[in-house]
Amino acid sequence: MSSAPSAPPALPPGLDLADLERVACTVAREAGRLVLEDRPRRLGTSSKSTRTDVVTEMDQRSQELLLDRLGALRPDDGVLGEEEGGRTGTSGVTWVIDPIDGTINYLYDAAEYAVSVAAVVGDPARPGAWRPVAAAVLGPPSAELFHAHLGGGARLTTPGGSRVLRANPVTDLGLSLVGTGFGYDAALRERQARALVELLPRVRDVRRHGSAALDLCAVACGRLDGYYETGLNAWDRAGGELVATEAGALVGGEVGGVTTRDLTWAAAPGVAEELAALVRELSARHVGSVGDPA
Ligand code: LIP
Repeated sequence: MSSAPSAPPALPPGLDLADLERVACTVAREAGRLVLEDRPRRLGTSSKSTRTDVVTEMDQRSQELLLDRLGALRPDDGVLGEEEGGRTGTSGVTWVIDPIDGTINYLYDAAEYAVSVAAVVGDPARPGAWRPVAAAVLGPPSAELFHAHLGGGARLTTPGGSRVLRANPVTDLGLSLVGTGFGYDAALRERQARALVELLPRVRDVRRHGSAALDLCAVACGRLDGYYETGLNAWDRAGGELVATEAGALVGGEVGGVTTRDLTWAAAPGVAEELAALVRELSARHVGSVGDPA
């Protein structure tokens, strides 16, 4: 377990967080339009960490668009993306992007996938050494755009309008709907399943949607009461994490409020302490460290 810095990084002076949110919304919409409208009939894919961990040609095209547009709109910022091709910056702001979160759902033409774009300050390669300050998570099939900036609240904007988001007022974990997900490595999935076996009777029910970004936004808008997962990278969680906290949810990891690759959880405030204690204990006992901090 990495030793996380004690305090979150300070904001660069004069940073306009509302403007960063607007940039995130703009480029997320453009990438969402691309992956929805330009999807070829035969989707090209290649495998990554395991044979079930694939990247599609549209993941790559979406990231190329995001890199180009963020370079035009915010030329001094860095970019860290799931696919190859990020860059360092000089402004103190790094865009952490997942060009398609929920790639397997996209591959199967299922609706639960998202474009996640988050502006963070600090070093996104070091757990606890960064924090998201503006974010947009777009679900292209539903045209639901979840967005927020630090201290500005969280909103869900659709073609029909926009509303402020608040996490549920639930206080009983046994009546809570909890989301989770699983990694691409078979040995990790077996360990995650053992943890799930012990969690399942302690909650109302479990949902596995397939996109961490949308699961975190589901906690923000009350479609889930809680969520946890091990093995998430910074790009999977950065955008949804900010939307969730700006909607009044609590987020954290193995220790305190710092989410890491080893454990990310988010919950409505009335069940957060109980869910955090449970998933920390089950993850420590059954899953262990998944390595590669981010
Ligand atoms: C996905 C995550 C999801 C997890 C999947 C996958 P990807 O990210 O968002 O929570 O359960 O296994 O890792 O690979 O689609 O960007």
